[in-house]
Amino acid sequence: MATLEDLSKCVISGNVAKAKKLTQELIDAGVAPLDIINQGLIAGMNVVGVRFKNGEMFVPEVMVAAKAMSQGIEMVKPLIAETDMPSEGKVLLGTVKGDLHDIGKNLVGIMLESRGFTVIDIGIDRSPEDFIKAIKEHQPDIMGMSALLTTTMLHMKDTIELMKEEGLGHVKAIVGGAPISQDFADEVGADGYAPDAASAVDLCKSLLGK
Ligand code: B12
Repeated sequence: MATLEDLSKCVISGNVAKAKKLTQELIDAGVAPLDIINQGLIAGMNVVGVRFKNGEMFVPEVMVAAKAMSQGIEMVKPLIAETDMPSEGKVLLGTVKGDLHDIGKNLVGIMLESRGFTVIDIGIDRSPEDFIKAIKEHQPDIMGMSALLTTTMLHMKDTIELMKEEGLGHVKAIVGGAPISQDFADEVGADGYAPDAASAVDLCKSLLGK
């Protein structure tokens, strides 16, 4: 019979078809849905996160591993009552206005989801007004902006200022992307900055006191 460890190895190696097959076998064998998620799918993705951070795995491999994990989760999700699925917190993510880069943002979202956060992704080319509208609608704990262009990173400041004007200062604002630094984050009044997806998870946890 398939084990949770087999499933976790499948996620690490990015074998999507086998991950789905093993997930189904574990469901059929009556393994608890949350164990399949935490000890199988997410356990594998946690290893991927560490290897990515250490430069032992690269973006395409992380993307396939994430696909294996998320397809497995989709299969198990209907078996879990929403209230039983613990969430570390809600993070809203988007790429700023004029910027179409989303690979890094998507990785941040994947890593956060794999560590138990609920992620709302509002996509690319999002204006300060788009962020505000989405924050009001989804009420996240944290709002994260991504920018890859030196020209578009300036929109981060506008969004943070508009958040304050709209009385949304209680939502933590974090920023990231290749041209962003801690100095820039401080300058635009962000609550935090992280240089990569794995550190973004640590940042979100610490901002929420976890
Ligand atoms: C792929 C890519 C593209 C793709 C984007 C595809 C996509 N779906 O994203 C395409 C081809 C569309 C593209 C277009 C352009 N690009 Co481009 N692109 C890149 C490239 C090669 C890789 C970016 C990437 O995905 N990196 C991999 C990810 C994993 O890394 P990352 O994004 O940095 O994200 C990590 C961290 O930064 C962090 N992070 C990211 N977001 C966030 C958010 C938060 C909240 C946190 C905490 C952390 C965090 O975590 C991530 C994971 O570890 C870079 C070069 C580079 N080395 O960065 C150029 C680059 C960013 N592009 C550049 C340019 C100039 C352009 C174009 C203007 C080119 C053109 N003349 O048309 C257009 C602009 C389009 C637009 N309006 O956005 C320049 C930017 C120069 C500058 N300083 O402004 C770069 C640096 C290339 C260069 N050396 O000239 N590009």
